[in-house]
Amino acid sequence: MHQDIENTKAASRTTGVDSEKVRADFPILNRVINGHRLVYLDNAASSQKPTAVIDALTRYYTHTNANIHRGLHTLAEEATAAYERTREHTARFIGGVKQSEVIFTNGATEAINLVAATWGEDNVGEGDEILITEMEHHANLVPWVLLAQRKKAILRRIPLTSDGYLNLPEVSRLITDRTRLVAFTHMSNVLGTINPVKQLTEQAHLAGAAVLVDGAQAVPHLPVNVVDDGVDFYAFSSHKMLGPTGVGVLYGREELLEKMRPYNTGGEMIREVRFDGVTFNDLPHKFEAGTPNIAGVVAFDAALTYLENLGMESVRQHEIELTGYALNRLTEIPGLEVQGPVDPLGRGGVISFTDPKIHPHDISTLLDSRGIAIRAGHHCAQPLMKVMGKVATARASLYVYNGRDDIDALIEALMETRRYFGI
Ligand code: 7TS
Repeated sequence: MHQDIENTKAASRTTGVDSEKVRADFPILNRVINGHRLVYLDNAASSQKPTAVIDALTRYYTHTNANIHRGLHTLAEEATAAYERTREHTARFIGGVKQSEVIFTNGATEAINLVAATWGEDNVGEGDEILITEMEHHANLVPWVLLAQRKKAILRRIPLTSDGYLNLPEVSRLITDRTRLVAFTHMSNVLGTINPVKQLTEQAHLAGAAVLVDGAQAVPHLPVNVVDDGVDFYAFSSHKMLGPTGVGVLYGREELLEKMRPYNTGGEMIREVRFDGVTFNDLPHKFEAGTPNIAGVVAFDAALTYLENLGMESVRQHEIELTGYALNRLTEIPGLEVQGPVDPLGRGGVISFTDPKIHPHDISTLLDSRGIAIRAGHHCAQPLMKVMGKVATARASLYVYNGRDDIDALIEALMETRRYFGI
């Protein structure tokens, strides 16, 4: 028995993170789903929350709740200080940017839409070009498709190689003197591919184009330094990195943000309002109209602290090891096709796969009957599915509380699924 416990522990530990220990901080992972221990492998959609984050939300509503930036009473001042502390923490977390460069939104999607509706509206004109990639999530695709339509601009895309990387030699041909923006994902939510942000940014800047990076899948899993990478805009979501839903971040270089028109208008984003005109507030408040998700932002601070305590280098190391283990074990299943790079160093722990004989939705449903949560579908990346020649994939995505035992449970259940279908 003792030996068994020791084996389980060893099975969940990598040199990066002791996932067994981490698991104890996530109460939801004690749930039993359909008679089985919950094995949560849908982290690319949304991560689970540690007690520290859940407690921070409760504490905020129990002790502090008030509106921010306007009250002169104690609660309002405490709430404002807590909200602004998270801004300061976020600024440090992504490489030490200015607090004025961190704008809270309701998610990565809104952060990207903000840039399209403000910077995009004023800087992209007829005949200009926007360069994206074939591996974009709809959040970093639809705003540019629509902007291009509105402006009669041209949307170009960086193609993929057969092994799931961006075809980088093509980039120098695709960036032209008409390119106004290069917008790409830091990590693919389907293939797991990690893109070379610094290299692409340098190429874009040489041609005078701005750069927006969709970091929704990267910030939760890798050390990210937007200053070092030199990007102009960087978007991500709290809920994929242990924090609450309804909170996102847009980092923007101050010089650009200063020149941009506001996105939403109303309270908080103004300095002076007259019946015949308006002057806008300073950054970052110019972009935060109305009452934001104060509780969510305040509790996001606890998520940042949790990840910092683990160490983002360790989080990355854990996922390299666990992804390598998962990719290896998936080869045991006959006929299974795994998408994306085979080298764990070139990718994150988002693993899409298809079985030629079983629909991804059936795989997902049967895995759920064994307590295993994955996602099946097009993962909000329909153009990528077309490039891949698939209608849908099954996708297991890893995080800090996943261990080898979770991968073993996945493999065993996939074997069982094949037996169920008589394959
Ligand atoms: N960008 C990428 C790369 C994403 O993976 C997602 C969400 C978003 C943007 C949008 O983030 P949101 O927080 O604004 O919704 N991705 C997924 C997914 O892969 N499965 O569910 C949501």
